[in-house]
Amino acid sequence: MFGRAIVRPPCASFAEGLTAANLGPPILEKALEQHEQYCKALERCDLELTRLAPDPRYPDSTFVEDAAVLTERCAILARPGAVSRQGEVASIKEALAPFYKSFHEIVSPGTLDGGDICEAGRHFFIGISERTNEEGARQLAGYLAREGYSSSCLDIRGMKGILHLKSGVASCGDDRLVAIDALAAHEAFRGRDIIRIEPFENYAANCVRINEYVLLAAGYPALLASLQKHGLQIITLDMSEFRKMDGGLSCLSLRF
Ligand code: CIR
Repeated sequence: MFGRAIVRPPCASFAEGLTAANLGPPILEKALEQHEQYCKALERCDLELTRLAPDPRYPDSTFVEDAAVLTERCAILARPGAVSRQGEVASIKEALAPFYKSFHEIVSPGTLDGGDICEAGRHFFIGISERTNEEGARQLAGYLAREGYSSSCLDIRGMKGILHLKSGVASCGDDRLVAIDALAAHEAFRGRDIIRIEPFENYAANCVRINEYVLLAAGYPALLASLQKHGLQIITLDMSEFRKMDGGLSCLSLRF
């Protein structure tokens, strides 16, 4: 069960963030409204929110998930693979300080984005991507092992259309994963129950299980129907403005 989340609304420089989406510039007002709906959904999932102030020094800072990896026992501060994002970590550390006694830290030459880490119970899947390098993955795996968690790595470099591992796979509880075709048959997922995403719905893979609910991007009826078939309660959210900046639902919060 999760009890809390950290969020940060998009800032005035949001449109200057990194993106390869080619969907045009985001409309800040609309992004703020979508973010507010997202916060309301988290509250409906029974999470108490720490709402950080927008930080225009870091255009991508609304994507708080990338700055840390959280477990029940410890927080691991990430070291984002994009240099323009590395300064985001300091304020996330501060925001987590009241809630965690034990901190670890990914250090140079390791890089790691939280979006590459998919937690599934006591196991963590670690994506090696353009942002998370092998050294970052090695450091994370070591910290996790020390805290009693297992992990495995998947190389997603060269997989078209996914920035982070969690752009293509999500855990929705009970050993069940949602995954795009390119990842569904990966040996790291052997033995798991996989809900496959229709290729035209790939963006919806970045859904988030929170307590009794799954947050899902609006506009993906096939995945909505299969999640409902598995008895999951769904909250759909309009993500259009975050998608323009390569962001998804999981990136907008750190849940713990
Ligand atoms: C970036 O490229 O870093 C941001 N524009 C998007 C980050 C999305 N984060 C995530 O998927 N965890």
